[in-house]
Amino acid sequence: MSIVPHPFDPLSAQEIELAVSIVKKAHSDVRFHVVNLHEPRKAEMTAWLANRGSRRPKRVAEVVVQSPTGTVYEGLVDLETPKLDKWVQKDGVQPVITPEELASVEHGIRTDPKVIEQCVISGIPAEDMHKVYSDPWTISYDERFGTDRRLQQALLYYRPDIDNCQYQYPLDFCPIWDPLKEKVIAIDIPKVRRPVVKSPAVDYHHLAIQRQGGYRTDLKPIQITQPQGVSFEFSGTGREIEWQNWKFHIGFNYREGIVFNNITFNDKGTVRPIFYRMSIAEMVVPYGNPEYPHHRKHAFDLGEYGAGYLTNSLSLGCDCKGAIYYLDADFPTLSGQVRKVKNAICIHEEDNGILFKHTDFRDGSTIVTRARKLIVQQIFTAANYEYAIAWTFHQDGTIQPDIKLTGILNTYVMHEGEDTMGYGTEVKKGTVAHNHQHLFCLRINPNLDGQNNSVVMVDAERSPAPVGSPDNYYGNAFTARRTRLETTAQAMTDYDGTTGRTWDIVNEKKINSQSGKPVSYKLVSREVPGLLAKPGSLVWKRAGFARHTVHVTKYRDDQLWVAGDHVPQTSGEPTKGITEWIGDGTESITNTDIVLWHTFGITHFPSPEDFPIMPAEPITLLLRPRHFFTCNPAMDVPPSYSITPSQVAAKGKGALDATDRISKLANDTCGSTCRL
Ligand SMILES: *[C@@H]1O[C@H](CO)[C@@H](O)[C@H](O)[C@H]1NC(C)=O
Ligand SMILES: *[C@@H]1O[C@H](CO)[C@@H](O)[C@H](O)[C@H]1NC(C)=O
Ligand SMILES: *[C@@H]1O[C@H](CO)[C@@H](O)[C@H](O)[C@H]1NC(C)=O
Ligand SMILES: [Cu+2]
Repeated sequence: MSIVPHPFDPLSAQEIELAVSIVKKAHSDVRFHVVNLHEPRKAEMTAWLANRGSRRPKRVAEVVVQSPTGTVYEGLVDLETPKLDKWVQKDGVQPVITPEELASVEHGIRTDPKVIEQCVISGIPAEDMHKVYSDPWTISYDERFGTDRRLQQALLYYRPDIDNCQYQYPLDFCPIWDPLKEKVIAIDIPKVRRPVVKSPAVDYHHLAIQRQGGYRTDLKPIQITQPQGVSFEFSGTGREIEWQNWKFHIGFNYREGIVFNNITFNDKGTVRPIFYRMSIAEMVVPYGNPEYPHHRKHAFDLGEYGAGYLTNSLSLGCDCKGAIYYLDADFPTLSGQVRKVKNAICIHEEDNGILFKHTDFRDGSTIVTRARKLIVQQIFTAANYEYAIAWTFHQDGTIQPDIKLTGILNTYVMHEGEDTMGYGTEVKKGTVAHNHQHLFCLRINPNLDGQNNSVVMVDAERSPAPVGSPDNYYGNAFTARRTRLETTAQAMTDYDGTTGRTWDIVNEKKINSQSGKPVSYKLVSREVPGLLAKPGSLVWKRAGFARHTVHVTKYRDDQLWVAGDHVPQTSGEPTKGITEWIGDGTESITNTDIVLWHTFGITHFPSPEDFPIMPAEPITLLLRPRHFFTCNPAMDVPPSYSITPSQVAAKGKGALDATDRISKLANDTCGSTCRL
């Protein structure tokens, strides 16, 4: 008996196969770029939830295919009938680049006579072509070719030894690849040539480290054990997880990777909805070197390749400790087979230091409670970079998207005595890594105690009353200035570190009984560089979401893809995605179903420490309950140690022996036994 999927579940392998077979009946020769869950329409979902006896939202697959001649079609396959419900030709767009297209470039490059000729000019013997590697990149947008012809750019490297980190030997020219014809159609060759650098290798793999003197020997083991297993539980179809009052559904798709639906918190018996849907919707990595053709380096890793398609199988190393649970992912291949990524998502708990502590200085009576966190993680590799996306849930109602950037810098070759002009850093003699940004876009469709929410921007502000005036006699007064964002235009707001700017998602109809303030979740995000590409630039036009820290739009089914439905080779004219949805900016976004889009990230000026492999750089942000609970919601987490003043008085000084306390804390197996 097959399990009836939850409406939010990703398409199963069988559903993908069914969708493919329905499409193939009518269109046998197409290549499958997308076969993905067409998410349940919210109105249908809500109606079904309100009355489980009513019609369950249909399982529908959305399909994007390309014909051998390059025509793109979008379709919807009703998986229940089953039948093709919608089939439309889309002109002037290119579908997402698939892993197979990425993999096909290298072979084609190595056998192309013109590429071989350029390799020889770069100083690579023609018989060494098997040592030339290609990182296949989106071409971004190249005005010579436009959008109609499907293309990629091949960033080339040399690996004298197969185990070398190739990024230390970049080549100076760039072939343009047509994945449909499977051939090189042009080569961009710089005016000033830069031969391949023949410097001694700096490598990071274990054989190289052993050659360089070996590994550190002073690390003693740390054991992390969960003798009684994990504290979370799955229910339903196996994708709904419950942990420490949290409950949510974990989805996954080719584009965003992990998607959360229906995040709720059980507040002393009342299940309170928090977010209807949450994901990273897009990211862009614009590079800052103006020299042609480096301006084309600004990959949209989600919209152009897909964080799901690029995701690692964590069976090959997730490096989490303790008891780990995994979820797999199924994707279509270009020919319509199913590709399973085993262990695409890993789920585990970690100790998280102190949750809260207080000691009364008078008598030493103390409470200290350790925190635990739940991590739902995926790691994806976008050519040279890896992104570890760890969605972290805390016991106090906080959600913390925690992202680590690691992997390898994208590099380029320098010529003898070349000045980088400030646009990059010589990370190894002769190898430059260009300045760039990593800008992510978090998408939240909130549901704070109900669907109708608003967003308020909060700035810490000095009282305007002058020093010496009756309202601010001593000049120390300050308050939180609250600006309610009324329209989509007004909601285009930017970070301001000087006022500690945050944004509250609020339900104005639900008031906290203690503070008298509306219930809210606060977005606290402090790594928010502005987009450095100028207004009017190609990146600025294509990545409308990156122009501001926060955008708010009214919820609409199908407004998921913030940089447009089909991102490869867009010119940004006309602008797609959020800029299009916002239009003239007059739509009201108060007390209604809204989506908050938050762009955050880092500006990366590389340095030698980032090379040849980068120690992980963390980026973090918080979604914190504010006026949502009536008091600290985590006080019922069992403490490691708690002794009250009356217990101290009864036991006398001996109860407070310091070493005793320390050993008890160190003994973290907390149950009632370790409390006094
Ligand atoms: C969310 O989950 C709760 C159970 O935890 C359920 O009652 C509710 O209907 C779900 N809502 C949505 C929107 O899926
Ligand atoms: C939400 O607000 C809309 C108006 O934007 C209103 O029609 C609807 O009834 C409200 N829903 C709830 C659950 O309050
Ligand atoms: C830790 O706990 C174990 C079992 O409860 C106990 O046997 C041991 O003595 C404790 N160790 C310390 C240092 O308190
Ligand atoms: Cu970087």
